[in-house]
Amino acid sequence: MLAFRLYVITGEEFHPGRELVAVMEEAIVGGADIVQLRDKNSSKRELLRKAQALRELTRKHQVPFIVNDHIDIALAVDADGIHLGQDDLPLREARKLVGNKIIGISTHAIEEARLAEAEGADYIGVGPVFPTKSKVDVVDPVTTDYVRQVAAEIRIPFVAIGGIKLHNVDEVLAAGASRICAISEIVGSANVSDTCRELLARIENYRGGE
Ligand code: TZP
Ligand code: MG
Repeated sequence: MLAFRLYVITGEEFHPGRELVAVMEEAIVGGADIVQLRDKNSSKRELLRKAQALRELTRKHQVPFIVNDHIDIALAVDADGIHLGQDDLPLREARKLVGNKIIGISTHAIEEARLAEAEGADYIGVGPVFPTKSKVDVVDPVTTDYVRQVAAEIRIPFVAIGGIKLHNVDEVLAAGASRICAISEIVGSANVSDTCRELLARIENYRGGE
């Protein structure tokens, strides 16, 4: 079973002037235990370089490395997995390409969650729970109601995402999430490690370290 609590996704627009690998290393040092490269702007070559650098970093710290959208890049750098949205390559086809690597699927409604589980996703994303500026063309917030629904019904790991901050993370945990993902709150913070430590402490406190 995939074991993680605090999932950090890259968002370079939130740390201008600070280097990608340095910021992600601070997140890992603070306790982020899975890392995703998400980059909608770079060229393929640039993306490959970032993926190689993050692969090296995540190997050093022994945390899983996931690539968003780009199966070819994930395979090229031997990432641990890929993350796909509802408009990306369908899970069944992706599975043929990546074999037993981790496949995560973004979901916004219980039907999508059920399908992802039935088709063999390793985890699902559940969100955006709250409004977020980190994703363009984002769907309306699914609210903590959807988190509650997934917690009650879905048996594979799920991670709540979207607008999650220190000030609202407890609501998400109260709705049944035990894994949290954030971009801006983590990588945009003045002290990335401390923010991760604090988020992780909330997760662990809430669940009594289960
Ligand atoms: N998918 C759903 S919401 C989101 C993604 C990639 C963005 C989350 O970013 P933030 O800054 O934590 O709201
Ligand atoms: Mg995608």
